[in-house]
Amino acid sequence: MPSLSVGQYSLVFNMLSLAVAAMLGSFAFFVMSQKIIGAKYRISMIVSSLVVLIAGYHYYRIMGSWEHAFTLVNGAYVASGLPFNDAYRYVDWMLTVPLLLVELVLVLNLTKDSTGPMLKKLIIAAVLMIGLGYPGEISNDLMTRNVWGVLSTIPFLYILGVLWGQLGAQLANSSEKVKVLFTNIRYLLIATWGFYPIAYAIGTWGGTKSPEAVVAVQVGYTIADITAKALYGVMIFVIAYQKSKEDGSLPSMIEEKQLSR
Ligand code: RET
Repeated sequence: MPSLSVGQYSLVFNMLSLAVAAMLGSFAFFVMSQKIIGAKYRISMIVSSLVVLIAGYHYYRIMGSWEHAFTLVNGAYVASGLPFNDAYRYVDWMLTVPLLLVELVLVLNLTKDSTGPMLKKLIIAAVLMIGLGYPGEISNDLMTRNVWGVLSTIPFLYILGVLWGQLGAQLANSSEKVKVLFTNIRYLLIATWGFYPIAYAIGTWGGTKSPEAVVAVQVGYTIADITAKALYGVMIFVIAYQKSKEDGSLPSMIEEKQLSR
Protein backbone atom coordinates (compact mmCIF):
# COMPACT_ATOMS: atom_id res chain seq x y z
CA MET A 1 0.00 0.00 0.00
CA PRO A 2 1.35 3.47 -0.88
CA SER A 3 1.46 6.37 1.60
CA LEU A 4 -1.64 8.52 1.49
CA SER A 5 -2.33 12.11 2.51
CA VAL A 6 -4.85 12.61 5.31
CA GLY A 7 -7.37 13.80 2.69
CA GLN A 8 -6.94 10.71 0.51
CA TYR A 9 -7.17 8.30 3.44
CA SER A 10 -10.25 10.03 4.85
CA LEU A 11 -12.02 10.21 1.50
CA VAL A 12 -11.90 6.42 1.20
CA PHE A 13 -12.74 5.91 4.88
CA ASN A 14 -15.77 8.20 4.67
CA MET A 15 -17.01 6.58 1.47
CA LEU A 16 -16.76 3.14 3.07
CA SER A 17 -18.64 4.44 6.10
CA LEU A 18 -21.34 5.91 3.82
CA ALA A 19 -21.66 2.52 2.14
CA VAL A 20 -22.23 0.79 5.50
CA ALA A 21 -24.95 3.33 6.32
CA ALA A 22 -26.57 2.98 2.88
CA MET A 23 -26.61 -0.83 3.07
CA LEU A 24 -28.04 -0.91 6.60
CA GLY A 25 -30.65 1.76 5.83
CA SER A 26 -31.77 0.03 2.65
CA PHE A 27 -31.86 -3.30 4.48
CA ALA A 28 -34.43 -1.91 6.91
CA PHE A 29 -36.40 -0.41 4.03
CA PHE A 30 -36.46 -3.60 1.96
CA VAL A 31 -37.58 -5.70 4.93
CA MET A 32 -40.45 -3.33 5.71
CA SER A 33 -41.46 -2.74 2.09
CA GLN A 34 -42.41 -6.40 1.62
CA LYS A 35 -45.67 -5.72 3.44
CA ILE A 36 -46.92 -3.11 1.02
CA ILE A 37 -46.50 -4.94 -2.29
CA GLY A 38 -48.27 -7.90 -3.88
CA ALA A 39 -47.38 -11.39 -2.62
CA LYS A 40 -45.96 -12.37 -6.01
CA TYR A 41 -43.27 -9.67 -5.86
CA ARG A 42 -42.23 -10.14 -2.23
CA ILE A 43 -39.51 -12.58 -3.10
CA SER A 44 -37.73 -9.83 -5.07
CA MET A 45 -37.59 -7.63 -1.99
CA ILE A 46 -36.41 -10.55 0.16
CA VAL A 47 -33.53 -11.06 -2.27
CA SER A 48 -32.84 -7.32 -2.18
CA SER A 49 -32.63 -7.37 1.61
CA LEU A 50 -30.16 -10.27 1.44
CA VAL A 51 -27.97 -8.40 -1.03
CA VAL A 52 -27.63 -5.29 1.12
CA LEU A 53 -27.25 -7.28 4.32
CA ILE A 54 -24.32 -9.23 2.83
CA ALA A 55 -22.85 -6.01 1.45
CA GLY A 56 -23.30 -4.14 4.73
CA TYR A 57 -21.31 -6.83 6.54
CA HIS A 58 -18.56 -6.78 3.89
CA TYR A 59 -18.32 -2.99 3.90
CA TYR A 60 -17.94 -3.06 7.66
CA ARG A 61 -15.03 -5.49 7.24
CA ILE A 62 -13.49 -3.51 4.36
CA MET A 63 -13.60 -0.40 6.54
CA GLY A 64 -11.82 -2.25 9.35
CA SER A 65 -9.23 -3.61 6.94
CA TRP A 66 -8.64 -0.11 5.55
CA GLU A 67 -8.14 1.29 9.07
CA HIS A 68 -5.62 -1.40 9.99
CA ALA A 69 -3.66 -1.15 6.73
CA PHE A 70 -2.40 2.38 7.58
CA THR A 71 -0.85 4.25 10.48
CA LEU A 72 -0.60 7.99 10.89
CA VAL A 73 3.06 9.06 10.91
CA ASN A 74 4.05 12.76 10.76
CA GLY A 75 0.79 13.82 9.17
CA ALA A 76 0.69 11.11 6.49
CA TYR A 77 -0.96 7.70 6.39
CA VAL A 78 1.76 5.15 5.72
CA ALA A 79 1.34 1.42 5.20
CA SER A 80 1.18 -0.33 8.58
CA GLY A 81 2.39 -3.61 7.12
CA LEU A 82 -0.98 -5.26 7.56
CA PRO A 83 -2.40 -6.00 4.11
CA PHE A 84 -5.57 -4.35 2.86
CA ASN A 85 -7.91 -7.19 2.06
CA ASP A 86 -9.34 -6.88 -1.46
CA ALA A 87 -10.94 -10.30 -1.18
CA TYR A 88 -13.91 -8.97 0.85
CA ARG A 89 -15.08 -7.07 -2.23
CA TYR A 90 -14.74 -10.05 -4.55
CA VAL A 91 -16.41 -12.48 -2.16
CA ASP A 92 -19.17 -9.93 -1.76
CA TRP A 93 -19.67 -9.74 -5.54
CA MET A 94 -19.58 -13.53 -5.85
CA LEU A 95 -22.58 -13.66 -3.52
CA THR A 96 -24.47 -10.53 -4.45
CA VAL A 97 -24.19 -10.45 -8.26
CA PRO A 98 -26.00 -13.81 -8.70
CA LEU A 99 -28.64 -12.57 -6.22
CA LEU A 100 -29.08 -9.33 -8.15
CA LEU A 101 -29.55 -11.35 -11.33
CA VAL A 102 -32.20 -13.51 -9.63
CA GLU A 103 -33.94 -10.37 -8.41
CA LEU A 104 -34.10 -8.84 -11.85
CA VAL A 105 -35.22 -12.01 -13.60
CA LEU A 106 -37.98 -12.43 -10.99
CA VAL A 107 -39.37 -9.00 -11.53
CA LEU A 108 -39.24 -9.49 -15.29
CA ASN A 109 -41.88 -12.16 -14.71
CA LEU A 110 -40.75 -14.38 -17.60
CA THR A 111 -42.27 -17.77 -18.25
CA LYS A 112 -40.97 -20.61 -16.07
CA ASP A 113 -39.35 -22.41 -19.03
CA SER A 114 -37.21 -19.48 -20.07
CA THR A 115 -36.24 -18.28 -16.57
CA GLY A 116 -34.21 -21.29 -15.41
CA PRO A 117 -31.80 -21.76 -18.32
CA MET A 118 -31.25 -18.03 -18.78
CA LEU A 119 -30.53 -17.49 -15.11
CA LYS A 120 -28.09 -20.39 -15.10
CA LYS A 121 -26.09 -18.95 -18.01
CA LEU A 122 -26.09 -15.49 -16.44
CA ILE A 123 -24.85 -16.80 -13.10
CA ILE A 124 -22.07 -18.84 -14.72
CA ALA A 125 -21.00 -15.73 -16.63
CA ALA A 126 -21.08 -13.66 -13.42
CA VAL A 127 -18.88 -16.16 -11.57
CA LEU A 128 -16.42 -16.13 -14.48
CA MET A 129 -16.41 -12.33 -14.63
CA ILE A 130 -15.59 -11.95 -10.94
CA GLY A 131 -13.22 -14.93 -10.75
CA LEU A 132 -11.21 -13.71 -13.73
CA GLY A 133 -11.07 -10.15 -12.40
CA TYR A 134 -9.58 -11.06 -9.02
CA PRO A 135 -6.04 -12.16 -10.09
CA GLY A 136 -5.75 -8.84 -11.95
CA GLU A 137 -7.06 -6.84 -9.00
CA ILE A 138 -4.40 -8.08 -6.60
CA SER A 139 -1.54 -7.82 -9.10
CA ASN A 140 0.90 -4.90 -9.22
CA ASP A 141 1.98 -5.80 -12.72
CA LEU A 142 0.44 -3.74 -15.53
CA MET A 143 0.41 -6.57 -18.07
CA THR A 144 -1.14 -9.08 -15.63
CA ARG A 145 -3.85 -6.56 -14.72
CA ASN A 146 -4.66 -5.92 -18.37
CA VAL A 147 -4.86 -9.59 -19.37
CA TRP A 148 -7.21 -10.61 -16.52
CA GLY A 149 -9.19 -7.40 -16.97
CA VAL A 150 -9.81 -8.16 -20.66
CA LEU A 151 -10.71 -11.81 -19.93
CA SER A 152 -13.19 -10.71 -17.28
CA THR A 153 -14.76 -8.24 -19.71
CA ILE A 154 -15.90 -11.05 -22.05
CA PRO A 155 -18.50 -12.56 -19.66
CA PHE A 156 -19.30 -9.01 -18.52
CA LEU A 157 -20.36 -8.00 -22.05
CA TYR A 158 -22.36 -11.21 -22.40
CA ILE A 159 -24.34 -10.44 -19.21
CA LEU A 160 -25.05 -6.87 -20.22
CA GLY A 161 -26.11 -7.99 -23.70
CA VAL A 162 -28.60 -10.54 -22.33
CA LEU A 163 -30.04 -8.16 -19.72
CA TRP A 164 -30.34 -5.29 -22.17
CA GLY A 165 -32.20 -7.54 -24.61
CA GLN A 166 -34.49 -9.04 -21.96
CA LEU A 167 -35.37 -5.67 -20.49
CA GLY A 168 -36.01 -4.36 -23.99
CA ALA A 169 -38.33 -7.27 -24.74
CA GLN A 170 -40.35 -6.41 -21.61
CA LEU A 171 -41.07 -2.93 -22.88
CA ALA A 172 -43.41 -4.21 -25.59
CA ASN A 173 -45.88 -5.87 -23.20
CA SER A 174 -45.88 -3.42 -20.29
CA SER A 175 -48.13 -0.52 -19.36
CA GLU A 176 -46.84 3.02 -20.02
CA LYS A 177 -45.80 3.48 -16.40
CA VAL A 178 -43.94 0.18 -16.11
CA LYS A 179 -42.33 0.89 -19.48
CA VAL A 180 -40.76 4.06 -18.08
CA LEU A 181 -39.53 2.14 -15.02
CA PHE A 182 -37.98 -0.62 -17.11
CA THR A 183 -36.31 1.93 -19.36
CA ASN A 184 -34.81 3.64 -16.30
CA ILE A 185 -33.56 0.41 -14.76
CA ARG A 186 -32.07 -0.56 -18.12
CA TYR A 187 -29.93 2.57 -18.15
CA LEU A 188 -29.14 2.34 -14.44
CA LEU A 189 -27.85 -1.17 -15.01
CA ILE A 190 -25.55 -0.20 -17.87
CA ALA A 191 -24.31 2.92 -16.07
CA THR A 192 -23.57 1.26 -12.73
CA TRP A 193 -22.23 -2.06 -13.99
CA GLY A 194 -20.11 -0.14 -16.49
CA PHE A 195 -18.59 1.79 -13.60
CA TYR A 196 -16.79 -1.30 -12.21
CA PRO A 197 -14.48 -1.98 -15.19
CA ILE A 198 -13.88 1.78 -15.48
CA ALA A 199 -12.74 1.94 -11.83
CA TYR A 200 -10.55 -1.11 -12.47
CA ALA A 201 -9.05 0.51 -15.58
CA ILE A 202 -8.33 3.75 -13.69
CA GLY A 203 -6.50 1.58 -11.17
CA THR A 204 -4.37 0.19 -13.97
CA TRP A 205 -3.70 3.29 -16.05
CA GLY A 206 -3.41 5.59 -13.04
CA GLY A 207 -0.16 3.77 -12.21
CA THR A 208 -0.85 0.46 -10.53
CA LYS A 209 -1.08 0.97 -6.77
CA SER A 210 -0.13 4.67 -6.88
CA PRO A 211 -1.92 6.68 -4.13
CA GLU A 212 -4.30 8.26 -6.67
CA ALA A 213 -5.09 4.92 -8.31
CA VAL A 214 -5.76 3.18 -4.98
CA VAL A 215 -8.10 5.97 -3.86
CA ALA A 216 -9.92 6.13 -7.24
CA VAL A 217 -10.52 2.37 -7.31
CA GLN A 218 -11.92 2.27 -3.77
CA VAL A 219 -14.13 5.32 -4.26
CA GLY A 220 -15.26 4.07 -7.69
CA TYR A 221 -16.25 0.60 -6.52
CA THR A 222 -18.01 2.03 -3.47
CA ILE A 223 -20.15 4.46 -5.48
CA ALA A 224 -20.96 1.67 -7.95
CA ASP A 225 -21.93 -0.72 -5.14
CA ILE A 226 -24.24 1.78 -3.42
CA THR A 227 -26.00 2.36 -6.73
CA ALA A 228 -26.05 -1.25 -7.98
CA LYS A 229 -27.37 -2.62 -4.68
CA ALA A 230 -29.32 -0.01 -2.70
CA LEU A 231 -30.60 2.30 -5.44
CA TYR A 232 -31.27 -0.63 -7.76
CA GLY A 233 -33.27 -2.34 -4.99
CA VAL A 234 -35.37 0.78 -4.57
CA MET A 235 -36.08 0.79 -8.32
CA ILE A 236 -37.07 -2.87 -8.20
CA PHE A 237 -39.41 -1.94 -5.34
CA VAL A 238 -41.02 0.83 -7.40
CA ILE A 239 -41.55 -1.60 -10.31
CA ALA A 240 -43.02 -4.24 -7.97
CA TYR A 241 -45.31 -1.63 -6.40
CA GLN A 242 -46.52 -0.39 -9.77
CA LYS A 243 -47.09 -3.91 -11.06
CA SER A 244 -49.00 -4.88 -7.88
CA LYS A 245 -51.19 -1.81 -8.32
CA GLU A 246 -51.93 -2.75 -11.91
CA ASP A 247 -52.80 -6.36 -11.17
CA GLY A 248 -54.79 -5.47 -8.05
CA SER A 249 -52.51 -7.35 -5.65
CA LEU A 250 -51.54 -4.40 -3.41
CA PRO A 251 -52.33 -5.45 0.19
CA SER A 252 -54.24 -2.18 0.73
CA MET A 253 -56.47 -2.95 -2.30
CA ILE A 254 -57.18 -6.47 -1.07
CA GLU A 255 -58.09 -5.09 2.36
CA GLU A 256 -60.50 -2.61 0.82
CA LYS A 257 -62.16 -5.34 -1.19
CA GLN A 258 -62.65 -7.42 1.92
CA LEU A 259 -64.10 -4.48 3.82
CA SER A 260 -66.62 -3.64 1.11
CA ARG A 261 -67.89 -7.19 1.01
C1 RET B 1 -13.95 -6.44 -12.83
C2 RET B 1 -12.55 -6.70 -13.40
C3 RET B 1 -12.27 -5.91 -14.62
C4 RET B 1 -13.23 -6.20 -15.73
C5 RET B 1 -14.63 -6.24 -15.28
C6 RET B 1 -15.00 -6.29 -13.94
C7 RET B 1 -16.42 -6.19 -13.65
C8 RET B 1 -17.04 -6.16 -12.49
C9 RET B 1 -18.43 -5.97 -12.29
C10 RET B 1 -18.90 -6.11 -11.04
C11 RET B 1 -20.24 -5.93 -10.67
C12 RET B 1 -20.58 -5.98 -9.40
C13 RET B 1 -21.89 -5.73 -8.92
C14 RET B 1 -22.05 -5.80 -7.59
C15 RET B 1 -23.25 -5.52 -6.95
O1 RET B 1 -23.62 -6.07 -5.98
C16 RET B 1 -14.23 -7.65 -11.98
C17 RET B 1 -13.87 -5.19 -11.97
C18 RET B 1 -15.67 -6.21 -16.38
C19 RET B 1 -19.32 -5.65 -13.43
C20 RET B 1 -23.02 -5.41 -9.80
